Amino acid sequence: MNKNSKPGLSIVSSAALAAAIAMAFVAPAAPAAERLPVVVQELVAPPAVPPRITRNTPAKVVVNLTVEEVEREIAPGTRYTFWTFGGTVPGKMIRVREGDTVELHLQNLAGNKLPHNIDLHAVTGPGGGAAQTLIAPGNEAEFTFKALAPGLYVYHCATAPVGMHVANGMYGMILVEPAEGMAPVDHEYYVMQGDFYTAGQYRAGGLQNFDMQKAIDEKPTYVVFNGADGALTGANALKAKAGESVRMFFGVGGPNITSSFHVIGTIFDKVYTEGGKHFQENVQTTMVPTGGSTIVEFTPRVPGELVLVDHSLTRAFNKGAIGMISVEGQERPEIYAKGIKRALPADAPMLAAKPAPAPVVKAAKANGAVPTVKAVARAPAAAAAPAASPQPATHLRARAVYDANCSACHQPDGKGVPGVFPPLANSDFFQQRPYEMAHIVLNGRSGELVVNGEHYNGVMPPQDLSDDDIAAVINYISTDMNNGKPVLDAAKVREMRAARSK
Ligand code: HEC
Ligand SMILES: [Cu+2]
Repeated sequence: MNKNSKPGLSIVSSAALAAAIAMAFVAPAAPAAERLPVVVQELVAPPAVPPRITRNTPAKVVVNLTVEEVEREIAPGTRYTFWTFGGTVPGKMIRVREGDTVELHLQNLAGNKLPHNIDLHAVTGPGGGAAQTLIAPGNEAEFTFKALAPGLYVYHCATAPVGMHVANGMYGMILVEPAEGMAPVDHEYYVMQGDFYTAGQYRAGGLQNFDMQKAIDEKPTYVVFNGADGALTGANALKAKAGESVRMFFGVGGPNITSSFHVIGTIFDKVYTEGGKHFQENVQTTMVPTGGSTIVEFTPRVPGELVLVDHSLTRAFNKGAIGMISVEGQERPEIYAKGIKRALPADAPMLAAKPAPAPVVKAAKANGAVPTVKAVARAPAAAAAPAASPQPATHLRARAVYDANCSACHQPDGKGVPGVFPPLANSDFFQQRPYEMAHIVLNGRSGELVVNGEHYNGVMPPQDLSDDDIAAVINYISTDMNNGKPVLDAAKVREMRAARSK
């Protein structure tokens, strides 16, 4: 962008004026700040946090924060242009002590396209620094404030349209430690939830544009932790050992969606509600508003995976709001026992047979897209199958995968619903290229489609199934519903999946 045509110029100059006026008032305090020891804030990428403060006197903390507009993955194979503080979502965490003077340097890097600024909720004064820091690309703003009150505070960009800047990832947190300090713990983590609005559907692939109308309607495509679907799962999972204490600084950037923050498999020993001074004990789920925070502390006791979620669960299972903490350690059956499963005796009471449930056609049609059901079917235990069953276990498993994942739309008998869900049984479309149907299960499908002469124009969401299960269900549809042969194996599905993520 041409530096001489700064879009925010008129606001910048009024900000400069406001800053000049403000300076006249704070002038007497300035010499005291000069004498403070100077500490340069260490900035680290989330989920890491800057080290605990061990000072017991105030300092002047210099924070050098950059604004960076960067393109990266929002989900595997799907890219998005994020606007960031420090190159990460959430922005780099700032950690100061109650009574510190913070000298913030905000650089809007040359090469960015837009003006940006920062409003810190830890600031006492109009706009939280927004006017003082509004700058066009290629400029730096400096703004000084005193951290009066301890707490965990959100900061965010406040440049119009503010909802859009925040929706693109412009938020982070500043922790103001109490003067008496914080108790040491074994692990500290920094996690923020945010909602994203892309033109394409969830995990659509490619480079996705921001969709302002979806944002206004508060209908996010993604609700994620730390800026991406999968930012805290798999190899990125957080880590702890059983018996170690964990403190999590959790905030919600929004712009719109509050969080019912929960960690499956643990109870929070302490929750500093809304990031303030007092804590509640023994909490399962804590509500975190947009532009708000909480500090939770807990101690995993047994090994396994703990799962971070927004307990508004379709956000977790269908929009990405899921994270993991891998816990290592000794089993402790007195706290958490392994279960025992057995078949009911043959003379146990039986549920009377019922007609198949009515299809969910109406709701499905109204919404266009129907959320993925992430149920992973398990093969029924051998004991549960009738003793005389001629069907091998793989066949039973394939059927279970179909019943759990496909039958709700395509119907238990595979006949579909005319005009809404195409048939899989005796489908000419399926029979023409049976093995390519695995693509549809992997990636979903939408748009015009003709099956057996009937027109369809619906949305099939991608199915989150393993390679084995996809191969099994396609072979099942081929053999049991179309008089065909098995058409592919898990290795082939793996290949198709790999080709997709290129
Ligand atoms: C939420 C509803 C829904 C679920 C669940 C669903 N589908 Fe579909 N499926 C659709 C819709 C709608 C279409 C048509 C899409 C279009 O119009 O482009 C479709 C199309 C298809 C097609 C191609 C058309 C045909 O009839 O041959 C196949 C194959 C298919 N689905 C297989 C599956 C399998 C296998 C599963 C389970 C693993 C599954 N679907 C789960 C809704 C669903
Ligand atoms: Cu901005």
